[in-house]
Amino acid sequence: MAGEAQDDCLFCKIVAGQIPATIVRETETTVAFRDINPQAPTHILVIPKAHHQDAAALAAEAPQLAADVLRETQAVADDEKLESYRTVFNTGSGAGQTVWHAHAHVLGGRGLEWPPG
Ligand code: D5M
Repeated sequence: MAGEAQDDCLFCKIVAGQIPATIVRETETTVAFRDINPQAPTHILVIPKAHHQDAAALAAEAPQLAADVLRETQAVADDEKLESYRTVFNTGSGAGQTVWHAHAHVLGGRGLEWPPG
């Protein structure tokens, strides 16, 4: 069922504390932690605690939770003192999604080119 923890999901395991992560923020509904393979001086992932497979599913199944995730991306940027930053949701393998639990990348701390690769 939508939102239920999945046994084989890496990010559900981080939420459950079964896999270590460098957690920088936590709310009742979200967790933010440093990306294991940072692409910028600040590279933090904001995830809903509940399992939704990607951003589109999250928005459709739990719109309030999607808003919580977006609010937390700004909170992360504030904590990291980022004046400019980029929020990325990779959706689908062709766009580079590798973990099937919705997550926002928050990237900043260097100049970011457009368009992205
Ligand atoms: O982004 C998935 C991201 O998840 C990718 O940037 C690496 C990151 N990742 C994978 N495993 C971990 C752990 N264990 N801790 C922190 N970050 C992790 P995607 O958009 O799906 O490619």
